[in-house]
Amino acid sequence: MTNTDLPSAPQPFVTRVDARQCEVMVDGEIISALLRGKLFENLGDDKNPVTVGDYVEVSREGNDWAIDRVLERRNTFARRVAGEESDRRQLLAANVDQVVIVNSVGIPPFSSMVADRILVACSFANIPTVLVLNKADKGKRGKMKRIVKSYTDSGTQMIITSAVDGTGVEELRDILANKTSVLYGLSGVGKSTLMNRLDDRLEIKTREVSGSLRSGRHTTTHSQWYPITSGGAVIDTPGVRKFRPFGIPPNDLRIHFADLHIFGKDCVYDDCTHREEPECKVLSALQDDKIAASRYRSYIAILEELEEKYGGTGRIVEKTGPDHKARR
Ligand SMILES: Nc1nc2c(ncn2[C@@H]2O[C@H](COP(=O)(O)OP(=O)(O)OP(=O)(O)O)[C@@H](O)[C@H]2O)c(=O)[nH]1
Ligand SMILES: [Mg+2]
Ligand SMILES: [Zn+2]
Repeated sequence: MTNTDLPSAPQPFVTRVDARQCEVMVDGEIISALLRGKLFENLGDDKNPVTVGDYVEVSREGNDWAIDRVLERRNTFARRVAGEESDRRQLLAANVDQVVIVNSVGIPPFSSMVADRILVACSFANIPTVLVLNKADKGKRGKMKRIVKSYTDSGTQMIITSAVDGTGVEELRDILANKTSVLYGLSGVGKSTLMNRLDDRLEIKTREVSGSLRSGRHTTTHSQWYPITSGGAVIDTPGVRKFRPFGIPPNDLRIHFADLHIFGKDCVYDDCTHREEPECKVLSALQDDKIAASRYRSYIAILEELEEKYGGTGRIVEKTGPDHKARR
């Protein structure tokens, strides 16, 4: 990569984070910088003080650079810290225009549960999303059609790609142009291969998936920002194992499932959780095949997880007779 490829940002920003060391773009050059100890004070709910995409203030002593301060973020793409009982937030990227959720329709198989969890977190963070179905060369047509259909009512933008035969790569390039995007998804779905296909100068390391485990090998181990030739930049990330949304009040979850909410807003109870309440419009839409069963399953699984973490939704379970609409 030559310096002329790098956009001149008015403010230094973080392009890579490893443990205590970061890379920062300063005046068109990438430098290594340490994190000042004070950044680890007053972290609040956050596990990490700095993430890729953060605008920062830096200082220099001789050849040593340090990050002194993180500037206010426009948005944060985050999840609940994995494998921990406490409820902390892990920042995955900041100040991004969109999250591109990369899925495979080959091996590893498509996981609606993982895609839905990431979609919900982005909706909560108010970050636009695109759902990519990669490995189309290995996907079965019928299966791909079913997946697309299950998302059309939620308004999710979808594209079908193959990093091997080039299907959809131009469309993806257009979607990424002049924006800062995060590629995110399970290990082995082809995030880094798609990046290399978009720009063959990148030469990011990729590795074949494990056939027996039907999963990736966690080849990418850190998040990194790359400028792309169509303008804009893409952040390649390590494959996710388990994604749990952070901080969503259980009561609010339903508004982040747009396809369920189309029906749910007409439920008898304003705070209907769409589980067993009488006259629930989501349950009847589900029965009439107007909502994808996989989407409903994701909603329930995430709702239960959020309730366990943040307390119940205080839902009303008894039907109170003819005047129950008065609760509205
Ligand atoms: N058949 C097929 N294979 C693909 C496609 N895209 C990627 N692969 C292969 O899938 C394997 C995993 O690709 P990677 O790009 O390393 O996957 P990743 O999502 O970056 O994985 P992590 O870095 O572990 O998160 C490699 O062997 C790629 O060649 C595709 O569209 N079709
Ligand atoms: Mg990778
Ligand atoms: Zn309902």
